[in-house]
Amino acid sequence: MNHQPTRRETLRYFASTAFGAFALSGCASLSRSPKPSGPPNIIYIMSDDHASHAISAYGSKLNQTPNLDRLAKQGMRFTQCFCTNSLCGPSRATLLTGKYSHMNGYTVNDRKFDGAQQTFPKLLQQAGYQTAMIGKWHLGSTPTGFDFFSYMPGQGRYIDPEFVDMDGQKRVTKGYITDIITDKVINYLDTRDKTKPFCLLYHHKAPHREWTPDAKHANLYDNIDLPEPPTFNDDYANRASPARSTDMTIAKSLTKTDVKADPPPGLTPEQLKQWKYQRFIKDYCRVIASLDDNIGRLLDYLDKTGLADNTIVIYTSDNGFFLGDHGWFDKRFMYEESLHVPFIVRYPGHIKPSSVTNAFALNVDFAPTFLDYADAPIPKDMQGRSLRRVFESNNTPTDWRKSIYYHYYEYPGPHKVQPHYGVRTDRYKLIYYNTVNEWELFDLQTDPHELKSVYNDPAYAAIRSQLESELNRLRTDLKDTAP
Ligand SMILES: [Ca+2]
Repeated sequence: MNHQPTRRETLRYFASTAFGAFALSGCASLSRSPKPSGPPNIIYIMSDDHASHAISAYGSKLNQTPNLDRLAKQGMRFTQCFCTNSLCGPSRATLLTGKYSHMNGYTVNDRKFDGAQQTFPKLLQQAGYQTAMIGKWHLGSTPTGFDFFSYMPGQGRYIDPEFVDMDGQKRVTKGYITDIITDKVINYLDTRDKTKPFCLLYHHKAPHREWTPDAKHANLYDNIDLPEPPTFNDDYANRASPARSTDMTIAKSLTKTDVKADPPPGLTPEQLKQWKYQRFIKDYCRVIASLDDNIGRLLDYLDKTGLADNTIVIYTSDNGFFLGDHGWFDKRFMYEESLHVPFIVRYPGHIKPSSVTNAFALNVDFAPTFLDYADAPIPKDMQGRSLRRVFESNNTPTDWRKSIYYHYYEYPGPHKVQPHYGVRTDRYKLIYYNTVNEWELFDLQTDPHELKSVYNDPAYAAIRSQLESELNRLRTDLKDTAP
């Protein structure tokens, strides 16, 4: 399953598709100017905790994100991109290594990432790229494999953040973090070695807790209420016990730092929960408004400098997020809102504008994808596969994966979500909570909100058995031997 297509196979596949034939025959309507030759630049934009259902290109009912929509309009949007362990640090370690948490050693937050191991930035350097990382790092150790970095220690602060620079010194920059990270990115692009292709990781803190907006967006949504999600009052019946025992509810787990005010007196518990949700979700969307503005600023810069033509631009998030869904904030669970990540990619002349794919993509795929585009060998021990064939065709390749594996470890952590692992197909999801020995099975077609486990329903016995086999197969293939 880890067969990586050669360049020739990729080209053959590309040519066999209607779009490919069209593109290879001249690509007239996609070209704006003669294409620069040589490997593409790569700008990988990753935010922190940005759920795809807070992006208008993904049908958000909450907010507008015109610049992310612009990227989607110029490129391809993935509807089924997933993280493999929905947590900040583990997701970043997976990005760098192309490996699941159990293989790269970074299973839970607040460890030190082993930067001596193989990572894609090091391999890109060997392939002649210059590499840079700007913004949130959150891996405990000093970045390796980068020709340039400037990162915030730990989580970073929204206001007047501190950065660690190449000389190891910490420096405070006055201002708002999302603006500052983007300033640093543009400064890097201006001053980089222009004789080499580059790969830039542009990593935002936004919209991570505690969702502090900038002054420009602080009053957005002041006079309206944002809608509550359909599962806002989930009672966690008909499921395994872990959903009932978390510490991440809107009703009880949001702190005064999160909601930034005292509630009005005399509210009923139901009204208090609604008040807290409005405080949280408005700040979350305000922080995203600044994020979207700044991504627009970068896209404008790429247009103005002509870099847009030979640069792959990706937007994604390290993990999904519950936006009041199931009565929660935060992530961790294998449930849809946390498992899904946005993934939008633009590469003019190579990826069809306004295209949408339902192919399953995983964050283990990102490293192999970058290496594929750099024409660098993809190491056999990377566990993902290059997405290039998906990017450059209109159809999911026939040999593409039909299921995905997920494994979450951190407990109790700040939110008391029990460890679990599982498998998801296009229609079903099987989850095993290994520490409490409980299972859940969801039929996403009849129960898209995952409110009723059918694990013990005799009607699903055959499906359950198939999914158990598939889960075992994935665990064996991926060498996950944890209990
Ligand atoms: Ca995160």
